[in-house]
Amino acid sequence: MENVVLITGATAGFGEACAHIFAKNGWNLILTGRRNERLVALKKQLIEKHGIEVCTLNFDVRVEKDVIDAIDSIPSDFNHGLKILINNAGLAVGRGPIQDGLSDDWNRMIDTNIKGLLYVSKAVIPLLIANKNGHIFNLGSIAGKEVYPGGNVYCASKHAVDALSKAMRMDLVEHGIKVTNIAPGAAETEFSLVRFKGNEATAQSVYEGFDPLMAKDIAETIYFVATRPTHVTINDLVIMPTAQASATILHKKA
Ligand code: NDP
Ligand code: 8X3
Repeated sequence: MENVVLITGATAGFGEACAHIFAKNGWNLILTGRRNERLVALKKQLIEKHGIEVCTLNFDVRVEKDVIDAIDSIPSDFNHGLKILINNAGLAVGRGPIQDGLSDDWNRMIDTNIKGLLYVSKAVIPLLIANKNGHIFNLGSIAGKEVYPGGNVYCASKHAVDALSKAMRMDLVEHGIKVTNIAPGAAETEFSLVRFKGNEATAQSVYEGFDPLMAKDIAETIYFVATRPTHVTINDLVIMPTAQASATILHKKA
């Protein structure tokens, strides 16, 4: 099997949008996430629509043993064609002053955004090296470039992703593996619903008064970067809604 992409967090948002655009262009997919019913439905839809092959892996990126077992279980024909890893699974939990922060929220962000990304990368990189071909995308954030009030631990976790992207690029250059850090600003997905623990009104208010990025905008960008010639790498991309000038400056209509 040729041209396989592994996408973590494919049950919503950027990951799901990446699954659609890669499938539309004939790529075969390994899709992961915790909500298995969504993975199963997406697999069925993409196979029917695009006639591609799809392997789903249902695991929590925070549990290292489950990550290792899941990657070990990938059928060998998918393994042989694996060229791209999109480290997308991630989240923010809560937003507020550090002195009011909850350690459970901090652990969820650090365990998912940093340790989960590391566990998946460690398990998948040997496959990319063996295939003598590879491209890793890490979903960082504008929160990995700047900090903002109340963003403390989420920003720290995305600064770690930014650092890991640079470090991976150095460690993997001799294997010809590209590493791209993608750093979006405000994008309307399930992100804010998760961050505000299911509070729909608060989540919705984040995107009011301006045109936010949509998941498709990020997926199209990733697909463009993934399809540059072999000798060209785009290392780092900050992608903002036009109405956003920095992490803290958003021009909202009155
Ligand atoms: P969504 O909430 O829409 O999607 C997040 C995805 O991550 C889901 O598929 C979810 O799957 C998966 N995920 C979360 N936790 C885990 C876990 N422990 N194990 C496995 N999968 C997990 O958010 P986005 O699409 O917006 O976010 C994707 C990435 O982009 C994140 O890393 C986020 O930090 C980053 N980002 C988002 C921005 C935004 O404004 N939306 C801007 C900049 C960066 P499931 O729940 O089924 O496990
Ligand atoms: C998500 C964007 O600005 O809410 O990473 O941190 S922001």
